[in-house]
Amino acid sequence: MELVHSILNMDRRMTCVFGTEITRCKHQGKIMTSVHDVTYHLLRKQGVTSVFGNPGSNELPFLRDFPADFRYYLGLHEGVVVGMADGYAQATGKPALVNLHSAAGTGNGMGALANACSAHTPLIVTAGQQTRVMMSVEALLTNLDSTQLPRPLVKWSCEPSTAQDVPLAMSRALHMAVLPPSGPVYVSVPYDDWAAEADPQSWALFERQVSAVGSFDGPSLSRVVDRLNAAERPVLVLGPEVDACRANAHAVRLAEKLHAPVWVAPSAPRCPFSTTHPNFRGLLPASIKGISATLSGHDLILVVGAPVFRYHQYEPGAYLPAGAALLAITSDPQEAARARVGDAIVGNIHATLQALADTVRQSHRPSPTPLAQTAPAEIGPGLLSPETVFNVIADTAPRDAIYLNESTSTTDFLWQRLPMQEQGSYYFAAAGGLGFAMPVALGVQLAEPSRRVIAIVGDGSANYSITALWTAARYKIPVVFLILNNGTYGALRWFAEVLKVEGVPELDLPGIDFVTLAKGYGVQSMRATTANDLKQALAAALRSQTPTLIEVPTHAEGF
Ligand SMILES: Cc1ncc(C[n+]2csc(CCOP(=O)(O)OP(=O)(O)O)c2C)c(N)n1
Ligand SMILES: [Mg+2]
Repeated sequence: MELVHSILNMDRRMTCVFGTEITRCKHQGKIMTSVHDVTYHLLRKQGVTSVFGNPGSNELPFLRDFPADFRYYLGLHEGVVVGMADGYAQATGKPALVNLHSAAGTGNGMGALANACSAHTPLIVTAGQQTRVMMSVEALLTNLDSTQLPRPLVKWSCEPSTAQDVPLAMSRALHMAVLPPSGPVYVSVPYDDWAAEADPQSWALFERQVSAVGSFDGPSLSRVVDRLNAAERPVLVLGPEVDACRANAHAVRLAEKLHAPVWVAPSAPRCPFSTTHPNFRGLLPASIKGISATLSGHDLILVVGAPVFRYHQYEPGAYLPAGAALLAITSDPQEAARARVGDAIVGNIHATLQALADTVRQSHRPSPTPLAQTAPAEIGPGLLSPETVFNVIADTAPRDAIYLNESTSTTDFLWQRLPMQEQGSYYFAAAGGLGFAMPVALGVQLAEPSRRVIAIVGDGSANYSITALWTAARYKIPVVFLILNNGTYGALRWFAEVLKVEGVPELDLPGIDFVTLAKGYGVQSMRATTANDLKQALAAALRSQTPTLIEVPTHAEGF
């Protein structure tokens, strides 16, 4: 009687606080609220009502009676599912829910999970587990050692020990994903748990707010401000976290007060600073030697929202230019601790940048002069050059367009030629895992329906997540997919030269017809072979309410 009373109380609270009907059913004469319904209500209350998934039998009980106020986005491969959720979470700045099929589905999603992990994307990845009584005999579809499987790409993973712990595990996952440093988490749920009776006190989870604060105290702010004020030639290096926590305007104020040039941190997964701002210098190279050479002459390097540094190609050298000190601010203790040089502060990027921009003294040294305009690319006969493609995009796309970059050998041209002025204008695979741009573009476009998303993808990269085209068509997500088809893994040709490696087999990919592939998945498509064709096709695609793929045969850069 007491139990029934408290459940009724819970129901009353749920209904009056959230105004949403929770299913109650009678089981052996008792009124029962299921783990399933409590979990959906928790998700609803925490604002997570989009589910990105690809189901199997273990997941069907979770998807039963899918609530009308939730939306399910089906990806045909788990790389697409995780990528879509990654884009959605990055662009909204809120956690996204992924539902994968046991171990195999998790495995298929792990390449995309590597990117999400490096990007600090708050993802709650759930996977269906076998029913509890069959797990110990390792029945088909048992996720063996489920909590180990996604490590080290998740911050936390769990398989609740009882069905009644599922809502608590989901609540913990939601908070863990968002707490700094944010990142993916994993919950494996035996499928019989969803129908079990929930703990009547689960309602207490719905209201919980868990937050982190982390700005300077007075003395620590003064120490940093004094160093910045005393520097004669300071430089800012801004990373993805500045864009992720929407601190772009504070970064601009700080750069303008310091009259400091601004570089974007190497291997940039996001664009933290307007590329048309007079203080903008460009994308730092990704080698030890290259970074030192580029930053030489500065006496203080302030890195905000990036590791020190995200190197790629190995070119040994001094970690810092002669005479330079370095100070880094990050939300990630691991990033702070593992740097080889400089001091680091762990804190909230938005709050710390704001405090610095408010407090630092206005400099009277000369302001950096704007970069010279890049020369228009020459248009000769034959295949289009990547430079021409970027010039056409820059001329045609709206000012607030969002770019996904997975055209690996042309990244420098992109940064030189595409104006990216607004917050959230650029995404790139943070762990370098291909198969990123096409699905992430879908998630970003769902999150940003009033902006246009253009995914610039190489012919090699496009094949890793090509089934994203079906999802784009299915939900009419109007992404423009621009495939730069140079017939080769261009970046690997470049890397083979860097590594002085000869005789590598099979770096070319002749004979892929993306126009036909797109049609097969239900996406309108065309091939553009001249600058004029491309301009017309892109303008039409940007007017369309449905997705479009444009294949542009291009010449391979420098090979
Ligand atoms: C999942 C994954 N597999 C392989 C690679 C290695 N890789 C890096 S760049 C690249 C070539 C990409 O070619 P394409 O998309 O055609 O761009 P291009 O370099 O020609 O501009 C490959 C295979 C990777 N980064 N990620
Ligand atoms: Mg290529």
